[in-house]
Amino acid sequence: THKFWETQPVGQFKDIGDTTLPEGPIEPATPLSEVKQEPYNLPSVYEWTTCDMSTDDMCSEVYNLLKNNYVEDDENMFRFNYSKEFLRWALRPPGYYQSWHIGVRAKTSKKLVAFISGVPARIRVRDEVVKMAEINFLCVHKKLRSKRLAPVMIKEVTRRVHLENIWQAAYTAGVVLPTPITTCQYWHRSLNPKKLIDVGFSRLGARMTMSRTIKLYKLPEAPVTPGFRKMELLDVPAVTRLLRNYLGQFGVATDFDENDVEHWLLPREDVVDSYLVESPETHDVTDFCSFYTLPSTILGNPNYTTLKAAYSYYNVATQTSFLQLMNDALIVSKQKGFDVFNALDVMHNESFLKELKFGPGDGQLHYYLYNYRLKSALKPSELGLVLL
Ligand code: NHW
Ligand code: EN5
Repeated sequence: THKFWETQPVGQFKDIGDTTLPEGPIEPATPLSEVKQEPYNLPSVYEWTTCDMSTDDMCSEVYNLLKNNYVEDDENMFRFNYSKEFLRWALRPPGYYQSWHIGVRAKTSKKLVAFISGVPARIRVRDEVVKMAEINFLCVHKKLRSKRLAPVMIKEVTRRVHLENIWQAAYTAGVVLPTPITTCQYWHRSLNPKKLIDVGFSRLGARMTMSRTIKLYKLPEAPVTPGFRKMELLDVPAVTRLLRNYLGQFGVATDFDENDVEHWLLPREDVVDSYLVESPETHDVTDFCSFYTLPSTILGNPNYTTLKAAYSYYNVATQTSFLQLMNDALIVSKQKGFDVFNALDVMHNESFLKELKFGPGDGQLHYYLYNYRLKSALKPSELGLVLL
């Protein structure tokens, strides 16, 4: 039933619960000379293209493919609309490889019809830091679905990752594949309940009026924590220390160094926002929160075209309560014009979701590792990794 995935070095459903299998790589690395030197064959009407995301033209081509063909919710009401600036940020972190930004074109029209990407990352699994590729933005044009293009694209990105002597990968998906290391729930906090209801993102609760609903989700005008401010370049060392110390407790987590923190967490307008608490007394950085900007296109609504969503990224609370810290994140995201604040039940997020009036969504997110077996699945709260 998974003709492709059954052939790949991933945990298989039949092996769940088999405690005799060791934790770690499923197959060993091979000498680079044994990695296939030529690209995999595509159906003859298509050709591979490597996407130079530093050019506006290429960025626009990828943007438009995803804008029209990427992930939708299960009722096809919303589609992710990652911005060009976001894609550039997501695909060009420290040490990125252009060869991992892979497009497929129709030979005659030269139209971009499919895409897959990887970026390098260090991910710690238990006590081991493993060099991996984070695979994202797999997309095949709607008119070319179910032709088994995705397996060829996955094999090609795998080959190009191997050529850089990297043998593991991490990825997430809304669909169940062999086999999740954990399954997370999406939670949503209404910031603009009237619009969310109007566009069908949420519903008026039982025995609720619109005005009671608006009041329920009202937030203060400004953050309440003394010393709460935007992160700046000078904060990179302190934020890195805070984050590394926090992420150390999770079974699987990102291993961020200062370069990574500068790239992934320094604020970029309409891409990523980060705030911290600087103690007014000691000037220590004691708490941190961040979220990224990912709007969705609202499909077929006459009054609205875009849903502005903030997605919780990495958060650390040591002196401020998690509740107050994340309430301040909600306040600044409301001030910035977001309609909804989304979060997964990863890390310690469960500690604030219900009290801050998040509700569970209809979507789940499954996390996967390629060529790395875990002895058993994790709880979402044991995961310290957020992919875009
Ligand atoms: S998840 C978002 C994926 N994209 C979308 O959902 C966009 C809308 N959908 C599409 O564009 C984030 C197509 O439906 C896609 C499939 C392209 C999804 N992951 O070509 P066929 C990511 O980007 C398997 C993995 O006929 P299609 C993460 C499916 O199970 N596999 O289908 C990406 C089946 O295999 P099976 C997926 O609908 C991680 C086969 O594809 C999948 O025309 C990639 C069918 O192919 C998914 N999301 O195209 C893996 N969706 O064995 C990275 C379907 O069941 C692995 N499939 O027969 C690591 C690589 C690097 C290793 C380095 C060492
Ligand atoms: C990751 N890099 O299904 C790529 N989103 O709940 C792959 N639902 O927005 C990710 N269906 O529940 C793929 N509103 C997985 C995600 C795909 C997108 C997706 C879900 C996540 C979502 C919304 C809208 C549903 C519309 C109809 C939803 C309810 C909100 C409500 C607010 C008030 C309190 C209760 C909940």
